[in-house]
Amino acid sequence: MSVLLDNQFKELPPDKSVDTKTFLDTVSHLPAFFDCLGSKAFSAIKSDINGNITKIKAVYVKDPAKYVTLQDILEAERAEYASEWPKVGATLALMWLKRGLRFIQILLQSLADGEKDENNPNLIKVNVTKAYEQALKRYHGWMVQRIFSAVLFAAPYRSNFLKALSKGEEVKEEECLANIRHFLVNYTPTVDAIYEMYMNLNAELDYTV
Ligand code: CIS
Repeated sequence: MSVLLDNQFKELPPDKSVDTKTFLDTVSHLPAFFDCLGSKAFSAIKSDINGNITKIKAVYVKDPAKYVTLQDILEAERAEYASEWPKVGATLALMWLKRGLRFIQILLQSLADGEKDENNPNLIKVNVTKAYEQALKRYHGWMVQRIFSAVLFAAPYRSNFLKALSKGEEVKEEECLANIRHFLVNYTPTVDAIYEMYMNLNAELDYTV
């Protein structure tokens, strides 16, 4: 079985609203995956993502009936924080979490599309770099960009990465790629819907860290 298929995202309703509880239940499984990657280099990333999820959850559990969808949270915080918003609360946490989710989406899509460095087919550097450039780089100052370059050296081999996604089992590459494609069917629209929500609510910020 695959880690991805164990934690699949649900199909979105026609209005593309994202149910907060379902979303949190699904993304909560993500951080544990970093432990399978075999390098301590990922622990800062894991804890950043964990922090985002914890922050959104903390808001949700205060009043689940009020925060049924992610948009309910953003709208309530916009009213609550006024001029501080959107650089505050769960709105800020989800703003960053969605970038990490976009990174993962582009990385998995690139692997599923068979993009590789023909001279080093067992490296995922090209896939990781593509994901980084499209999802995160513009939000990182030079220091964090340098940290990324260092973390890139700890990136697992393609075969080990696919094995980790298959919970350590030896699975045929084609089967693993099919699982990735299956996972992306609901994952990609969910990430897209969150991006669209930030755009519609004018909640996106482009400062760098
Ligand atoms: C002098 C020596 C100094 C050494 C210092 C070492 C420190 C290590 C720091 C590592 C950086 C780790 C990445 C974290 C970056 C965060 O700064 C950044 C912004 O965070 C946000 C918080 O989330 O900042 C906000 C304030 O402005 C808030 O605090 C917010 O938290 S809140 O609101 O909840 O309180 N965050 C990011 O940029 C998001 C990074 C997401 C990365 C997702 C990566 C998924 C990886 C999937 C693994 C697949 C294997 C791939 C192989 C290689 C992966 C490369 C990973 C690239 C990530 C780049 C990170 C540099």
